[in-house]
Amino acid sequence: MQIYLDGKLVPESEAKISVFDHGVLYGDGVFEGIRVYHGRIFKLAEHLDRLFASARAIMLTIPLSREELTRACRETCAANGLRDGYIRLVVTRGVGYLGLNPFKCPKASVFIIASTIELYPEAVYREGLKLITAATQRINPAALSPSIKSLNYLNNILAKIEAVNAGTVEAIMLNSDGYVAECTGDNLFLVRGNRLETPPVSAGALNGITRGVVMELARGMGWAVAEPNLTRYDVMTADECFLTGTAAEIVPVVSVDGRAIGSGRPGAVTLQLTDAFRKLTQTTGTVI
Ligand code: PXG
Repeated sequence: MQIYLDGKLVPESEAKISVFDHGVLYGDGVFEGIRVYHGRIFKLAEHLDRLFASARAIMLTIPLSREELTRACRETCAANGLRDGYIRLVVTRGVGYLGLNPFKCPKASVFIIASTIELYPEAVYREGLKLITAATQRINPAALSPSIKSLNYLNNILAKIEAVNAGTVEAIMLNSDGYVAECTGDNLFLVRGNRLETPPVSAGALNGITRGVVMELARGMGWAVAEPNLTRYDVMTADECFLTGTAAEIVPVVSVDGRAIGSGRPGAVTLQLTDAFRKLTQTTGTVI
């Protein structure tokens, strides 16, 4: 596998970063996970928007322009013959000293992996996912904005551990006010009548790219879309529930904390949106 690292494509065995990189020492950096479908990079512009916004929020200067990053992503895919898969684009603070000060790191490091990602098993799309509610709260925006897609995922990893220990793979995370924020690596949607509901970014939801696509598709299909604060009660009483994410796409949820949601089967609206989403992934994107 060829990896893009600071301006060059290098073999995987040579793709190494320093132990003094603050990305390693402090989780000081930002990243994006991007899908490639049919030889096209899906929603690359939106991912770059979010990457640059995350970087700006932590005063990290990305040493490449949007055009250069676009070219680097395409070249990395091409070098690996990747036509369907996953791009991990990472910008770390770069090499510095022991000590937090990010301003002592002269140059950010950029690497790009174009590979495959572990997806949910096919059965999950047919039969639906069982969720739990994690005891670990989504990090408080007053401490660290959940909108920053940073290299520090420990908050989500602690909730993921709870999910796996409970025999499942995803968990709902509530914010410190008790409202639903999102899951550990996916956004959450509810269907109620002919309305889609998803937590607002202000409740601690990542501004998910898939979330945005689904909201747009749903509006185009004639459904109302709203972003109210949602409680566990709202989840328990919804007609349907599903998750969205770059890796997950759209995954039906059939139970939460052992309670069936709606009919306890993947819902009709969820399946219709999944169809529309898959069509879109096959027909749009930045050509490699
Ligand atoms: N919330 C969180 C906390 C995420 O990390 C999403 C929601 C969904 O956003 P997108 O933009 O993907 O629709 C994410 C995205 C991985 C992996 O390696 C994680 C994500 C995406 C792709 C891969 O676990 N999380």
